[in-house]
Amino acid sequence: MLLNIESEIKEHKNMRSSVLKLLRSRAGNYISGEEIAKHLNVSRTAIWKHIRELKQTGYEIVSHAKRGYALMGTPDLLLPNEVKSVLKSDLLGKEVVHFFDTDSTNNEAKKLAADGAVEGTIVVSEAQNSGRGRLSRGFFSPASKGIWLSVILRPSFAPQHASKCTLVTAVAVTKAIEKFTGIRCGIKWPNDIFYEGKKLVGILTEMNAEMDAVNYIVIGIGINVNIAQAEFPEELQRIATSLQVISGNAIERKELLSQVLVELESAYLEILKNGFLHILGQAVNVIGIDQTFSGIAKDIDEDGALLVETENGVERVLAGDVSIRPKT
Ligand code: BT5
Repeated sequence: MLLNIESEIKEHKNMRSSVLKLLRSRAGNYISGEEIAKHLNVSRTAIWKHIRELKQTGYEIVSHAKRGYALMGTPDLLLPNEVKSVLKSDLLGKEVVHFFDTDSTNNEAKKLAADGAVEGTIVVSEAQNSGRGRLSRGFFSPASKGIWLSVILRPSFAPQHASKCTLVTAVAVTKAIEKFTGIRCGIKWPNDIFYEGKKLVGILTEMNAEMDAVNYIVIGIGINVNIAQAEFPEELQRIATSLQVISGNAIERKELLSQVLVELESAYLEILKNGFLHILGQAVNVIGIDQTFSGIAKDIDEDGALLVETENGVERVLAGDVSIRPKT
């Protein structure tokens, strides 16, 4: 019985996606109810119901008695249909799970992964009411103002490499932000992206593994996108910023998300093929409190220090005391 209801809901959602796809293919122009109904082999009344639901979700659809329906605008929400309409990656975003509000996308992703979700499944939520940082610190995640994202991976590499995914992700997100907005950020080892001393992105990698095999890794990424400075709570005023604050413009979240997935996917595939060294083998500028130097990021040791090869030998870069700026 439950299965029947679930498959009916799925079918209903698929049909709604198909209606939306047809409307999108004629964006701004009319398509008749009859034509949609014929295409999808359902009644015009069924189409009308789907259109009504789409409007309720925030799609701007105009109806004309004779000409039919036209899609005039889409909501600023990271709905699966919206994300998929701009997706450029193959593996990441294969499945998109969307919430309007949840405690934490990492918690949702871990539940889905434990239930067998496929690699590449992503979880996004408009808001998180208990967004998490490391060591049970909180992460401020207001509705539709950021990208609160978790990615499920099932890598073949050994569990001890998992923590390196945080830096790899930081490099990928930094690249995506620069490509999409032109903004050049720095990485604060090991898991933050900063702009002029203020935090823009936080990353939280979590893993479930056996002794020698990873069951799944969840990479949580929080990007402050369209948060005005005054909207940050008091305690974050001096330490946090957003892309909108930096650039002065509102940023299209779904397009940035799509770029993040492209960069992360290409880094991940590279790791699976050639290991971490290639990805780590990037030129970096290390900007410390009392010293600044350039070198090649070589590896991460057991203590979690980044090993940077410089002209004067290998320097150990410890968490907290440096920013890294990948050379582009
Ligand atoms: C992090 O921890 O920065 C990791 C944040 C990961 C968030 C993502 S969102 C999607 C996924 N789902 C989750 O539940 N989490 C992940 P940490 O380095 O421990 O930094 C936490 C500290 O950053 C807090 O104690 C605040 O000082 C500061 N902070 C909180 N919210 C912030 C925000 N929106 N922007 C900048 N800084 C913030």
